[in-house]
Amino acid sequence: MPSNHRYTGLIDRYRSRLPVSESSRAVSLGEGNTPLIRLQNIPAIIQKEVDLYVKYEGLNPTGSFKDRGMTVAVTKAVEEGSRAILCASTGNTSASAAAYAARAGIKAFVLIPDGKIALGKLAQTMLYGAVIIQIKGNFDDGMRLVKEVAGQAPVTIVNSINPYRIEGQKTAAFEIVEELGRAPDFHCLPVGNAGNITAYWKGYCEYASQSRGLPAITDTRPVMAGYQAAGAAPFVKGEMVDHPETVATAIRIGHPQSWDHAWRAQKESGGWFECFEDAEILKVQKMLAENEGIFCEPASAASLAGALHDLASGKIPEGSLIVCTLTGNGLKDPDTAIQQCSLKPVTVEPKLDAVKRAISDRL
Ligand code: AN7
Repeated sequence: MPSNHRYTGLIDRYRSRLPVSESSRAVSLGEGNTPLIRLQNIPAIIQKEVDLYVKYEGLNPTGSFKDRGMTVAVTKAVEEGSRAILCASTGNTSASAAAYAARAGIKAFVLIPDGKIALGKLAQTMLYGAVIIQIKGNFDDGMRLVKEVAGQAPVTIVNSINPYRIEGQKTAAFEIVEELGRAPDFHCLPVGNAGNITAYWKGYCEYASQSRGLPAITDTRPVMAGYQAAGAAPFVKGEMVDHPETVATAIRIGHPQSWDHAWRAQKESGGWFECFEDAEILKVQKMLAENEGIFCEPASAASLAGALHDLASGKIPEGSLIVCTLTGNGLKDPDTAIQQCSLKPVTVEPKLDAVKRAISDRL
């Protein structure tokens, strides 16, 4: 690498706030610095005066927020001499682990639930060259096995129980505060293992404590609202769920790994957990695509579904500044997207009049 190489990703940007040294060579793919997009049409549709933003994490290098944690976790794994990483995953972690392992020249082993990960995630993980072990069980079975096997094999776990993952993911909160010049009033997130809500809360708290006394950035922190799918909602039920089910396969998780941390974020921020039926989540995914041109995967839409629901009920008051994290790109799960669309492609002969008719019939 040339010594004058340019800024690449979030380790270069936030090195002093991450557990890496000046000399750590970042394993990076240019992650972070994702767009914070203000919704223009949906507030009018719901007839609410709000500042509603989405943090579009689907534009990270492998299409999800996992890359923020993975750049730090893999950088540290390589620094500590590890030759292989291991994770259980509902899809996005496996894609990210596979990519960063490829970048670092080490091996990735991933355990995924057989037949229950979205096609785009499987395609990525395969092409990046990870060893894929399909478990005849769900994510929670895979996670239990990862913990058991890690004690007996020379591999580094890169699930969010690896604290470096949380460290990397907290940088999304830094970016939001820097861009808005303040913390939002409410931050809405989909919750699976609850690593991300843990990471955002850590990021906001660190930012608040570091910026005290400085102008421009206030030391307020947002209320954290976590949203789950009704069939996989341990935080709403208040107990683990043994057979989680949801079309939002990314958050098809019944035994969250960051259970205590997430409850602390909820309590300290004055936040809450809620859940929605799959149909509601998919409706909001489509609404966002059709009205704002933003394509997220189903799990990600849970954050916006939550914000809209809580605005309607008044739990989130009008006039609030709200950020919803869109955790993954819609391209991850083409099957679910296509299934939802009643407007199918029109097939015509390759003739001018046929195309003209197809247009005029539908104007
Ligand atoms: C798109 O990839 O757990 O609450 O193994 O892919 O931090 O678990 C994915 C989780 C939300 C939930 N949105 O985040 C995995 C995995 C998307 C996700 C979550 C995931 P956490």
